[in-house]
Amino acid sequence: MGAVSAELQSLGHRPNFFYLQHAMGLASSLGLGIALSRPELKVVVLDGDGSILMNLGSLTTLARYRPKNLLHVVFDNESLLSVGGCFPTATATGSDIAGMAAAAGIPRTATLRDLDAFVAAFGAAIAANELTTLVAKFDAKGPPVFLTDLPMLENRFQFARYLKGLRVRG
Ligand SMILES: Cc1ncc(C[n+]2csc(CCOP(=O)(O)OP(=O)(O)O)c2C)c(N)n1
Ligand SMILES: [Mg+2]
Repeated sequence: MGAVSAELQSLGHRPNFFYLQHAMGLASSLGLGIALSRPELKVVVLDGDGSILMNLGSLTTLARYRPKNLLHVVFDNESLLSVGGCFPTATATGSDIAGMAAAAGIPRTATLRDLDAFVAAFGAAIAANELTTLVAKFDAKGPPVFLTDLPMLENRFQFARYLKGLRVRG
């Protein structure tokens, strides 16, 4: 959602991208539902620190159902960047999302502090085929505004059609 969604879309939209606008905190819950209902697919959730901090119980639910096909990435800039200005989150004062994910029972967790480490950990998580939460620490910097040109309903129908299409072909 927010900055993460806009930055992903700016790299080039694909029909298998769903941008969770407005429903802050629920990306991991949505990803869990897709991962459980479509075990043949690899589901990658791109989350934010402020977002997962609003829905920490989701970590325990992920751990309970433990889908092997779910990779949960938290971009932790220690702030609510999307709403502008500097709004530090609890990770700015020491809360450890990877630690909480591990304590919840998620089998693979890590905090990555540079790009090379993140790229390596991401590749390893995809290959591992095990529920993973990766926390990527990065600076709270972004463009002055976060705009997308894909209406939410269009994205919602396109994404659903894409998933159904995969089922028909698969
Ligand atoms: C339930 C809810 N509360 C508040 C908002 C407003 N809001 C949109 S993005 C955002 C900050 C998200 O923070 P984070 O997940 O850390 O992502 P970042 O912007 O730092 O990339 C907020 C508060 C929202 N969309 N939904
Ligand atoms: Mg943030």
